[in-house]
Amino acid sequence: MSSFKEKDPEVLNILNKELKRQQGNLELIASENFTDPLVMKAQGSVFTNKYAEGYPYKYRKSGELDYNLYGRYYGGCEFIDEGEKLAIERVKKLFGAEHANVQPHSGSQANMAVYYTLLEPGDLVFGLDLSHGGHLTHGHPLSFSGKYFKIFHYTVDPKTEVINYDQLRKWAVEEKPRMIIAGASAYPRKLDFAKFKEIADEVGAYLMVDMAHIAGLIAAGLHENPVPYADMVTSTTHKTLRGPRGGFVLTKEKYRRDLDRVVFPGLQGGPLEHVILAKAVAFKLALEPEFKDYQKKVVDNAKTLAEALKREGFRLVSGGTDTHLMLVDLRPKKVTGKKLEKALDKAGITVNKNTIPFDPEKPFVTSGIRIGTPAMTTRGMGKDEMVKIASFIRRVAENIENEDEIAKVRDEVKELTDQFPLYPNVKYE
Ligand code: DSN
Repeated sequence: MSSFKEKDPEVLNILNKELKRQQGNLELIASENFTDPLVMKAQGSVFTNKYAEGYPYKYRKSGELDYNLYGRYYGGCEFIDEGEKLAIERVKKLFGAEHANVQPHSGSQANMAVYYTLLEPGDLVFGLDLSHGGHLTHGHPLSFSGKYFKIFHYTVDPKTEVINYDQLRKWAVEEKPRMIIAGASAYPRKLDFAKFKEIADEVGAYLMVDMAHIAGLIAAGLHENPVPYADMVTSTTHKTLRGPRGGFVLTKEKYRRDLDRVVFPGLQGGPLEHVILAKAVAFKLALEPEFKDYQKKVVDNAKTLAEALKREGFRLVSGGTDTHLMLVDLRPKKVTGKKLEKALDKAGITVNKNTIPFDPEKPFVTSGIRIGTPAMTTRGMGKDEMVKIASFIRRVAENIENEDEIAKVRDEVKELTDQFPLYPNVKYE
């Protein structure tokens, strides 16, 4: 086998720089995590070489799904089939689902698959407003969702900054959506899936749950499972679930054939079987008892960090968090999300600027940042480290133009990350 050093020193250099960045920085982006080296091994395996359009099963005329029938359009898929079957069966077990499609390349494609399975273009969809914590694929005008479907964006309550289910019900009764989406990418509180289902049933709408952010918490029993309530549940695999970068859809038997047809050949061609194999590894790890302990620490760390940030003079949207993430209102510190994100980057602390509900600033500026604890918890950090991180963030926010203070924080960040080694055995050569 040839080495990068010999054949491609430029790529080697880039890889090593990124490895060093991940090792030496505090990763606080709520949607990121550090996956297991075994997941990376599966993803970098010979499975990358195989085309496998189709599925590891076929439907009989009766509608029955049969793993004994060859469902691929190419030969040589017998071991690929074993890998994909493992991923399907493991994720079904993890969430108690009747059917799983593990082929979507991403969360956005998983969401697209649901729209195209359940709806007709032009149907009305309810999604949480992006600036209130939703997602681009929940109806942003530049996304397929906003272009091809009518969208009603519900918002959080201006006082409590959480979803007001009575108000949501009123809007749904007035507007009569064909589908309601529950799910968010920047919402720090639990979602009440039973309430969503009640409202969807009352107005005759489908219920889709996008659990991408909280899938790990759900797998560990720390957040209610949407599977019993929703017609379709979508997720990514790389956030709290700590797998490879990818997506999947869970659904009921009655929709499975239609969903499968939409994913392939409707939206995608050859599935990324190396990623699917890595998903299988991640689902196995998520079924282990240690995964529950990990998720519990993620939530505990988020609570500790949220309280510490409040003590440091920040305001938290909705007053705190029940999950792995929090939204920090920076206005008490008179700094924007854009400025703080940049300054924190210099200090080796990675966050993203984020709108807060009813944000007076533009989405590229914002009054907030979003912070999550999954990645730092994977590194082994706990309560003491969360308190330190809150103080680092306060020092940078209050010294936004002070390069010396930011450099001091940078040194302390390095000291901290050195105590929690990341990927010590990963070497690129
Ligand atoms: N980009 C993801 C996030 O950061 O939440 C959502 O797709």
